[in-house]
Amino acid sequence: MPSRFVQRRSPRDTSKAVRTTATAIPRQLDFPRRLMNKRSKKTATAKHRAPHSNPEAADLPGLVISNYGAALEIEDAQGQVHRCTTRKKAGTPVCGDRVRWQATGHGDEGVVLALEPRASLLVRPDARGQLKPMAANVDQLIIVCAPRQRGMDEDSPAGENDQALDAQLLDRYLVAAALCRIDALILVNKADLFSGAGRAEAEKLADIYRGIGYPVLFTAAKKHTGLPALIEALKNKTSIIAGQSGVGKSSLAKALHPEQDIRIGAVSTGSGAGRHTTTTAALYHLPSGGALIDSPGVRDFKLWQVSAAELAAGFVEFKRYAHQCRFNNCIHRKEPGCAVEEAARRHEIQPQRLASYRQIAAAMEAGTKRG
Ligand SMILES: Nc1nc2c(ncn2[C@@H]2O[C@H](COP(=O)(O)OP(=O)(O)OP(=O)(O)O)[C@@H](O)[C@H]2O)c(=O)[nH]1
Ligand SMILES: [Mg+2]
Ligand SMILES: [Zn+2]
Repeated sequence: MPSRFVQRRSPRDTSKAVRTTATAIPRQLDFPRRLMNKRSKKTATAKHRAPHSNPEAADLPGLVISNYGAALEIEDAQGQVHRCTTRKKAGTPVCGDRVRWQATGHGDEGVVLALEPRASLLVRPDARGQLKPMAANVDQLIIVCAPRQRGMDEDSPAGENDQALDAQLLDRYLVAAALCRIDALILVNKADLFSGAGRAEAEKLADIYRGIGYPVLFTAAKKHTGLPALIEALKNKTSIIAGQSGVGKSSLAKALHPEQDIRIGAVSTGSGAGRHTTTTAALYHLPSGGALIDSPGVRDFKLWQVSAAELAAGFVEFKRYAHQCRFNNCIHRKEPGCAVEEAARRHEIQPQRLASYRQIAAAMEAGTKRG
């Protein structure tokens, strides 16, 4: 940890903290930067050309519109799609990456030679906790959630006890977006499945997140309702839709782009959880403007290991109060004189957000001790 971040003062010292506000999130971008720079420093010049590339062929700009392991689909400047392999030196291109590529002369096949610098990179940990790039150059993360379904009949209304939103899962996604410096939008899909009480509950939660500054939209992809506001929110940017399997991410993509061949799954497991219909991220240019990346669903979204300070920085509404905490390295867990806790007591910060932060922090700490 950088020394500037542990200017611990004694509990008896009540003088004002000397803060270095610019370092409030010191290592915040460490991991994406590392991955963001994990690309070929070499440009696609003849000198660095891969052995199988064609020295006669021109290097062309391209956009990765899907990646399945090493197999990429690259869209050229004319909108034509080429199936490409990647030269090792080009790093790991993912959906949304800008690349230099070359035709191999076999049909519409090609080879990616180099990765252009990334403006942003969304990452997620794999099963072993290793950070994997998910999508590049994304402006906005659309976190999709839906009322949980019970049993086989997905058209039956959700019961009164069905949680509209898993708020803590939402918080983990919001932290991930903040750490990757990507805007976030919360989308509650399958709004047609709400019972009256469930809808009221969801609206209440939506207001909490709107109060923090996150846009929250309600849609029913299957019924094509709530789409105009989403279309508006997608214009002129690249967005990625993420969320648990079966919440309707692909259905949303399909509703926004009916011409496109997008696979939609059926929720038929007893748990009501989806079955991972989408297996690889894919980028679609929307007729209404903007690009949308459909991503494979997850069973559970876990954050990667970050420091408590980084985690706290992902709870953006804490920031206003954090500099008033008695200790300038306060992590708002149980320190005396914690201004974040006081704000939560006054309901200026939603107590459930502080509780959520503390639970995630505790889980992370337990993970560190174990591992
Ligand atoms: N009732 C209702 N069902 C929906 C809605 N949107 C999607 N569904 C259904 O939910 C199921 C899963 O939809 P998908 O779009 O494949 O879900 P997904 O999030 O892409 O799932 P993965 O690709 O596995 O991550 C399908 O049976 C859809 O018809 C909706 O607004 N209302
Ligand atoms: Mg899908
Ligand atoms: Zn504090």
